[in-house]
Amino acid sequence: MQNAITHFPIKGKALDFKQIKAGHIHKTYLVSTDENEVYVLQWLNRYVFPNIDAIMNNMAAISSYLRSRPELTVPMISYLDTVEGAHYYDEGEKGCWRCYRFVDDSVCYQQAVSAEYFCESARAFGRFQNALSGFDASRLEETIANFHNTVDRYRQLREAMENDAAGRLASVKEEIAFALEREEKACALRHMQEEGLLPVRATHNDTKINNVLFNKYTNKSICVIDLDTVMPGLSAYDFGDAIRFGASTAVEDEKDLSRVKLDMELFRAFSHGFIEVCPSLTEKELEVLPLGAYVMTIECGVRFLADYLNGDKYFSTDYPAHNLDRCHTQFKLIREMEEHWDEMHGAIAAVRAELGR
Ligand code: GN1
Ligand code: MG
Repeated sequence: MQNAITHFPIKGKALDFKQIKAGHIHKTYLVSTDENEVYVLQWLNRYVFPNIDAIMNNMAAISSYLRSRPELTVPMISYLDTVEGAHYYDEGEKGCWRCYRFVDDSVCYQQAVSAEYFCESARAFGRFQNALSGFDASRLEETIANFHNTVDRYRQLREAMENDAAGRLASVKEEIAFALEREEKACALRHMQEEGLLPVRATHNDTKINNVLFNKYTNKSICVIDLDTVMPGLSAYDFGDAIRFGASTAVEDEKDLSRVKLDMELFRAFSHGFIEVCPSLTEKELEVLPLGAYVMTIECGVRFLADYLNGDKYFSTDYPAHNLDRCHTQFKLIREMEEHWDEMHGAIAAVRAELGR
């Protein structure tokens, strides 16, 4: 990173690098300089994103669309071009890097601090999606093929079972049975998409609360970040992934599963914020929001399980059973959703009544 930062036109000399341990894919560092400037420097994972140009092109297309419609007031991070004039610094075998100036007074949260914060994150993701409702999603490249295609995620799970590359298959029979029993429901959204029942939009696809920057003084959202997976998708993915991560009462790798619950107050708060700012949602889209939460959660559990079988090639892990622990929290949340299924629909109906939608 000492070398990488010299390729960006920063103010001053880089003094200190502090790693932010939050994402599972890239490596992110806060870099402070001797002129009191702070930058965010990010190492991009090419195993996960083989086509970095596609990411940067998607981002450029979206930001130029949003800039051309200033009334939408949805700000975005701008990355610095390198001193060589490229959108990122390519270090060949060692990977590649991008950099932006740290947004003043911004902070991001690893968990919903309160229902109000969670509702505010919903407004941020909802506004982003709503602002892009006039953008032709087919202009975007798929930065990861079949990213939220659960049919394909189950195919990948079966492939991982067949290969059993890490010799772990025998130890996860129960988890596999759990996933396979729910395959039909897990694939329901995908089938509706194929039947043309749901509009394909430009969606964010990774709507964890830690992908929203908040102003630390006003507690309002500034913008959404981590736009690497912005591509054609369903609104239910964005709603659902946010619930999966943020409406859980525990962290994603909690070992004590009795602490992992679906917090219905957080569910309601997020639904309120999202629906409020997203008038573009159709009746059918509103109807399938709870299913979106279910599908994103089982899909994520299946992805963690497949990666565990593959020997932890995709998600970064801190210990051997890390992916399995993550899989367990997702499956526990699925049980919670099954129990609260009617309540989830009731909450959406109540929010719609409140908002007159
Ligand atoms: C990854 O990189 P990060 O932590 O924002 C993953 C998401 C998963 C999430 C699970 C590109 O997101 O799809 O839902 O981990 N991103 C990619 O926490 O695979
Ligand atoms: Mg992220």
